[in-house]
Amino acid sequence: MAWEGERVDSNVYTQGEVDRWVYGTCGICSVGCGCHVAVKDGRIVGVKGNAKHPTNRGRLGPKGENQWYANGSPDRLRTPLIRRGDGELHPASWEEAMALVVAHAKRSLDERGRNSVAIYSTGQAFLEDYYTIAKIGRAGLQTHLLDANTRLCTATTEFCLLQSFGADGTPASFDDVDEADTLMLFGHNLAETGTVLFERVIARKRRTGKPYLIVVDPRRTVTAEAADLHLQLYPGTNVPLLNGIVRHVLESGATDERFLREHTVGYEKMAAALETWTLERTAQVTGVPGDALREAAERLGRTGSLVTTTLQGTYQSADATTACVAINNLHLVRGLIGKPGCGPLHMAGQPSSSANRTAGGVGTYPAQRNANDPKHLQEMARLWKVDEHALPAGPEKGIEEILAMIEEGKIGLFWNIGTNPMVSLPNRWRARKALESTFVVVQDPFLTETSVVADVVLPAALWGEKEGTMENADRTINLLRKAVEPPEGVRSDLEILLDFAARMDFRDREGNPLIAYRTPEECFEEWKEISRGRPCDMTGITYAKLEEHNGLRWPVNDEAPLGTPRLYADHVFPTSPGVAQSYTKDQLTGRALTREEFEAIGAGGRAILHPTCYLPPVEQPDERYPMWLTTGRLVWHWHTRTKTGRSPHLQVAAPHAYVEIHEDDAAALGIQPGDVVRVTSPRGWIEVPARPGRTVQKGLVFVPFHYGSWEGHEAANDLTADFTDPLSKQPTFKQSACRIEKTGRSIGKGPIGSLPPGAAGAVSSEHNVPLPPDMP
Ligand SMILES: Nc1nc2c(c(=O)[nH]1)N[C@H]1C(S)=C(S)[C@@H](COP(=O)(O)OP(=O)(O)OC[C@H]3O[C@@H](n4cnc5c(=O)[nH]c(N)nc54)[C@H](O)[C@@H]3O)O[C@H]1N2
Ligand SMILES: Nc1nc2c(c(=O)[nH]1)N[C@H]1C(S)=C(S)[C@@H](COP(=O)(O)OP(=O)(O)OC[C@H]3O[C@@H](n4cnc5c(=O)[nH]c(N)nc54)[C@H](O)[C@@H]3O)O[C@H]1N2
Ligand code: SF4
Ligand SMILES: [Mo]
Repeated sequence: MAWEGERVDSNVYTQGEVDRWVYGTCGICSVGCGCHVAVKDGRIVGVKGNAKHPTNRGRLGPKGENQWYANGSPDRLRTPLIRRGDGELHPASWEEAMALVVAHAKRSLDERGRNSVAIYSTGQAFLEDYYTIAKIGRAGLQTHLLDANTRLCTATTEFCLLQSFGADGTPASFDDVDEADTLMLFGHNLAETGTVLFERVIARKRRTGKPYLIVVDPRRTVTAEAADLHLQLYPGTNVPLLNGIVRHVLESGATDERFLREHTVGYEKMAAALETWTLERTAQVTGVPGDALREAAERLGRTGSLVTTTLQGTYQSADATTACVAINNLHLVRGLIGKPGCGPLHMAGQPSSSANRTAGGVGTYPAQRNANDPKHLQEMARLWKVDEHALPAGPEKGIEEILAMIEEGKIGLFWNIGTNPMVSLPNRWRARKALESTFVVVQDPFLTETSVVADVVLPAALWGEKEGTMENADRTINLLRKAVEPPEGVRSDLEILLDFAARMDFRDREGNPLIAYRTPEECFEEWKEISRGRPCDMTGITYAKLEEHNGLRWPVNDEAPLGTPRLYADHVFPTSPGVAQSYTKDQLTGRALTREEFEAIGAGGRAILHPTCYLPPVEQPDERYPMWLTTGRLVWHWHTRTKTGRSPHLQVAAPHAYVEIHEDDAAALGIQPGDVVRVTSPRGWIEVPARPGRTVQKGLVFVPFHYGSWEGHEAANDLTADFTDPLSKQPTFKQSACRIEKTGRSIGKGPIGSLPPGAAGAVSSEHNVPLPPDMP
């Protein structure tokens, strides 16, 4: 274990004792820290870390500690809203609102047929919600248009795993992070985006000197500052970097020949694609100095154990899936998988985006079933007691494709659950125009930027107000108990979905209601049967057991009653036809392979090595837009700030957007700190203060994407391009072209935008919580 001793982080505001502590899990990020929620007089008044939870041992980060302020926010929605003839949203009863939603769903099915209703959900709800969305969507509405903000987030996780290993499920876990000699964070700013896991890594490093930390990031982030080796590559050059490294590993004879022979296929084609990637050429294309590159390649060829994490610097970059596949290749050629301290750990970002993939609420069918395998569909039909032909086969559509279908008038209802796409989608003005042209339901606890396109708004319960499970980034299923009742007039996502299913009167083949469960736990019990025998088998889980053991990693079944710390310990991969979740795609074009083509690969239980060819980013700096623009996160805020913006500490720590620019570039443009500059891309412009420094490299600027108000002119997604990766269909938020111009205005020399992340302690502890006016 990385940590010694106990430390319980907390942020509680109340006078006197709390009434009770309720078992829970942090609802913010994919680390999935265990916590207890403080309740007083029926309200949430704080949170503390769960000292027994293996993920965090009592620790919480700034967002985890401050998440509960949103629950008590006075501007919570308490009644549905309907857009009426005057063009405004007006309060309405649940009866009227749900009747309207149902009428539009029915009309869409009548007029446009199957695949005319889209549900765009989230990575922040419960597994039970996702499973219900899958069942309503596939067996009820007969639509394959189920997507989620996970498309912007962890779609690439899924597709790189399908390509290399045959099924979703990240091989290594946080336990392996504790054991690895070398940890490579690839496009992952862990210090700001997974604070507690970063603390866990650093605590071990201070104590033991391990792991050797490699960080691959074009910015010198706080994470990169902590690294033994920072590979500061040019934006969009992940694949060249990895190609150079893997080629060097092959050349230097550092491969595990026996592992390659017995447990992989595709070596020749993979190796052939690497031929030209000498370290010299790699250094030139990536901008990484030759000695740092050689150091990395030799270390990765030598290390006895290795965990590689990937996150948005890979997933939202050019060649997203190919870069992740190259990382899988690296682990496979060295046989560093399925052993303690080894394996790719393709991360998730949101607290339950993995659960959405597993339960089938997005993209593929539940429990890693293959939509192109008729046997898998037959099995689904049998389990759901529906006609096999009623189930739509796919292919799954990404949000950008769904937007295109809306533009073509093919979609009669777009149901948006737990996401704020009018801030988070790339090129958001195009998306706004599309959504304004169809009937949109928005299910959210708050009015958000997305409300402008809503025809109906359904007020949803928040974290702490409902029961269910989440799957974090390392396959751990965690339980969240209900701490308090939601505010009056507010319903949980599951209640809303069940009400919809009942009103639609979806029936199974025997004439019974399609959905018979009424509670989250009953839903989970049904889901367990769906997962039986699949890679994500959860038949050994009960809610009580999750609470007793503080989370369990799937598979959890008779063979592994306390879960599975890492996948593929037996080096058998789910690549046999009949088992595989996918017949895989062509690595270059993304074309789905047929079953015959897949069989011809002959994997049959072995992992697949794919060739990893480099395609430079679609959009690149030119004369009009001479700079690279990248976007991402600050430690203080969660996405579109609907929660963290309601926490006094976090909002104060980072109230506004800004643009980080290299000091040499700033000097060349005559820009002083605090000067308001206009950032223009081929799609739009924003005006924000400049923060010259050395975090970004020359020629690159960074804008945090958390700020999306329609009035503010500070939304990163007014600028970003909507190109997507051909395999995962994930947008390339990390590389667009832009230009920077002075506006002549300045906000002066005060702090700009955000406190430095090192100041986290200053706003995350108990003693300096200002008093919200009406706390019990
Ligand atoms: N504080 C905070 N934490 C969060 C979230 C949040 O909103 N706020 N959101 C959560 C979610 S949903 C997610 S998905 C994760 C995201 O977590 P991260 O992926 O760690 O965060 P990002 O800031 O999006 O991007 C990571 C890094 O990618 C780098 N990058 C840009 N271009 C390239 C490139 O070409 N190659 C490489 N190798 N790197 C590049 C950026 O410089 C950046 O430092 O965070 C989770 N945690
Ligand atoms: N430029 C740029 N854009 C990006 C990214 C980037 O790095 N750069 N990253 C992308 C990534 S990885 C992600 S994950 C997305 C995130 O983007 P979004 O998902 O759009 O952002 P959130 O603010 O998390 O939105 C969640 C919404 O759900 C609501 N909500 C909270 N809890 C509940 C609940 O229990 N039920 C319901 N029904 N609603 C709830 C919140 O109020 C909020 O409106 O942004 C993507 N967009
Ligand atoms: S690291 Fe993630 S899960 Fe843990 S407290 Fe912070 S936001 Fe919550
Ligand atoms: Mo994400």
